[in-house]
Amino acid sequence: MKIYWIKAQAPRRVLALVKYLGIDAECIQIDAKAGGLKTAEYKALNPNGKAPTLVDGDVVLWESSAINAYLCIKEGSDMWPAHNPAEQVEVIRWLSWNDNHWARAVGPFYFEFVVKETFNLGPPDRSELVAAVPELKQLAAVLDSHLEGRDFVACGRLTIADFQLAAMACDWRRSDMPLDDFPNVIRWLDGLERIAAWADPWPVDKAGAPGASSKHDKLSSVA
Ligand SMILES: N[C@@H](CCC(=O)N[C@@H](CS)C(=O)NCC(=O)O)C(=O)O
Repeated sequence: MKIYWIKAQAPRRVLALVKYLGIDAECIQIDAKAGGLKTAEYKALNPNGKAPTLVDGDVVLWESSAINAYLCIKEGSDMWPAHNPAEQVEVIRWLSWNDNHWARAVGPFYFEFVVKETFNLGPPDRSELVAAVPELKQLAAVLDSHLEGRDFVACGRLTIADFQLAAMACDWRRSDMPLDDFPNVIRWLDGLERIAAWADPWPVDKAGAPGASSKHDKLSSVA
């Protein structure tokens, strides 16, 4: 099994799951700055020219949530509740809420502070974020209220929905996201950081250098 990745939030969801479940996958880092996502060879796998992409025999899959569901089914993990339709509906609700609302609200903050630094796009421009504050606060209130008395967003346990929703929000302190008034969101995000595979999902090559193409080490989870 091969997983193509770059150091960014969507691949992070998949790499964290790979590490958490101890999946034996070849994780291949693409050099996005050198145009590696836009080559004909890569776009034959993922016509969007984005990461992550999974190749498992004849299966070629893109979209992190679909890849994560696939990996859970293959590994027999209930982080995607393959055998429980009611729980599937619950997880899909949060995946959908993330992709349609939450990710769009946290995205501008993540872009200004994390993406710009990663890709050398210049310093963050806080003026770009002023208009984004009300929507983020409105959605954070929804999530905060849902997380009252809960440690995870769905099914009373860690699921792929947590990795989906936390992928950008985990950088909230670094990104100036106005989440201070949402203690349940902060508690949930801090709780995820105590999962080793989530806190550091990035593959390491045999020489110990981060980011090189590598056979992923099997790692135990702490949750
Ligand atoms: N919805 C997709 C998002 C894929 C995506 O946008 N990946 C970004 C990194 S987070 C990417 O490859 N960006 C590089 C580019 O667009 O050139 C998923 O969940 O997999």
